[in-house]
Amino acid sequence: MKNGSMLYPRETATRRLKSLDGMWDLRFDPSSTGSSEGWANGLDTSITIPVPASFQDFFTDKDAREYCGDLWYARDLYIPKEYEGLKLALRFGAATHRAIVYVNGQEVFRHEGGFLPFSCDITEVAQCGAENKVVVKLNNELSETNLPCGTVKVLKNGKKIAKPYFDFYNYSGLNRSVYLTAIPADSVFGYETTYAIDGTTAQVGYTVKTASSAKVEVSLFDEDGVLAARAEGATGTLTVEDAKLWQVGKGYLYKIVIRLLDGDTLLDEYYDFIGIRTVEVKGTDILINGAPVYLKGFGKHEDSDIVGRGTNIAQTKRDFELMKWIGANSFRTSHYPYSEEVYQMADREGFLVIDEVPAVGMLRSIANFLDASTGAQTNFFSGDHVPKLLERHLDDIADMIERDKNHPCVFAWSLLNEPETTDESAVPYFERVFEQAAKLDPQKRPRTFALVMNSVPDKCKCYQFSDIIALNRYFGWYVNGGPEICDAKEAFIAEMDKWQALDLDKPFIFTEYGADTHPGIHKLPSVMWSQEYQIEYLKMCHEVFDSYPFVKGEQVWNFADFQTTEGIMRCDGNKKGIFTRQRQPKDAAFYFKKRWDSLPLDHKSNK
Ligand code: CKX
Repeated sequence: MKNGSMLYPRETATRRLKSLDGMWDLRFDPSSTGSSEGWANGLDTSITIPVPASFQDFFTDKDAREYCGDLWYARDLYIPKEYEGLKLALRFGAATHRAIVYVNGQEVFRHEGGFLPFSCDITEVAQCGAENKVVVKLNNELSETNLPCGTVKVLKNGKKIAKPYFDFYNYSGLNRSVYLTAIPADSVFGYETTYAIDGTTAQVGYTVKTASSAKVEVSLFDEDGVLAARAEGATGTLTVEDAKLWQVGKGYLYKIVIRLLDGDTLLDEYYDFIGIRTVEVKGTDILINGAPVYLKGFGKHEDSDIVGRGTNIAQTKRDFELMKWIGANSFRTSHYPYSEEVYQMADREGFLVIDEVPAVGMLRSIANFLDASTGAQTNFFSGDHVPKLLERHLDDIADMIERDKNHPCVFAWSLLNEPETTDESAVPYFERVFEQAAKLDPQKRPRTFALVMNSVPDKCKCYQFSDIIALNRYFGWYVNGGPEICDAKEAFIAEMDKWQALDLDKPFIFTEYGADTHPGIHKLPSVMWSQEYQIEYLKMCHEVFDSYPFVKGEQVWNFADFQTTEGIMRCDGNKKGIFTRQRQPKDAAFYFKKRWDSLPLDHKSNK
């Protein structure tokens, strides 16, 4: 894998880890002269910046907040003498959107894409027992050949600004943790598991990828630390008697310990946590461990005050507490793979996650939310940018699956959000994208993509690729809002009747529906943007969902208010949150709690 091992960095008997989180130097490079001026050797600057975090919301001047172009991060790194002889690498959880990494002035790695990790080998250039200089040249420009898609506008004063084709702020920087990892040359590179459950016995199939021909030993321990199964060999099966299954709302985890041995000598050891469970789509049912589930939850964002899209485990903890309180059981990582810590929490708490690759903005429009709902046609999937974009997309799918394939919480892959599907040119593109996920996922999870408003039965050329049909629908908001809500309901039912007539025998879920709501506005009778209208709108949607037996889930847009690009349609961000950006409930949260507490897990099942 060209981005190095995707394993989550851990310290074990054989592995060492040093966090590089903290304050880094930062320098903007608007004229892109940093490389020729030797910034790769270090930055002459007085600006410092915390990592992990997006750089934007620390600053009080607009030029810094809206900065678009090259920007450099640097810090010193002391590498202990004891690390000598180990394979040294820098591991970035994410660098948004593209990065060139230098160590002691030498380029060691280039990476495209801002939401997935990469590890760069620095063994040859690093000095142990000495101070080293780590420099990262980032670039946060958007384009049509990288994910997510967008463009850059150059203002009359020469400054560049990001113009996303998507509806979230272009938060960038070193958004996730950075580590120095020191591991043995003979080491575990990756692993994967599959599950078959027969009565109380589970067969856990595994494959371990190593950079060594040493003996592989795999052990599984239950939550009490008791050995549940052990096997030898790079590929094999662990038989677990009285297996405790990972369940929705009850995430039982086994610790998997992988050891590489030369005789009795331990060469490498890695551990992780897995959950024994099966996932299947059968007819219109989504089955976990053979039992039908109805999804209740959210489309989310990684978005918080001050740190932007930076990893914020404190806020993530609050999010999980709120999701449990409200009776949710699932969420989608809209519109990009989240920090690894989010999936670890979902594994523990028993949440079902639809893991989404950052393929968003695949409609050439900077007001996509309006254009997409009203049927704009931009022929996005024909044009010279497509081959390069597809290559990036396939790479990101590969990296996302490699990183997340062992999380029990991940039950489905979302391969695109709201792409333009109304033109035949989308079809061969979708074919490649869906093939890629099927080929790489050892657990063959269901694949889906979120269909935008104008991807309707008689216009959409691509819904047949999805194992689960996921609809983003805004009847009563972007179309027929306010007093026209009765027409919205009629139009919604008319579309659902068309889907029903196709008799696809697949589950449908709503991955988005929502109404912008200002927490300070109360109105009787309701008007759009008021707390009352949000509830009125949601009730209408739920009446529609409840009348179609093949609808097997509802993930409202959005869990919380989030930041977007400025514009006349956005009031300091998108306000469709059921919670505010500060994670306090709007009135709709209490409405949802009542509804979701009353819906059983197997709501509308065919069993
Ligand atoms: N869906 C009609 C994608 C999300 C947006 C959401 C919205 C749109 C709606 C498209 O990223 O935030 O406009 O609220």
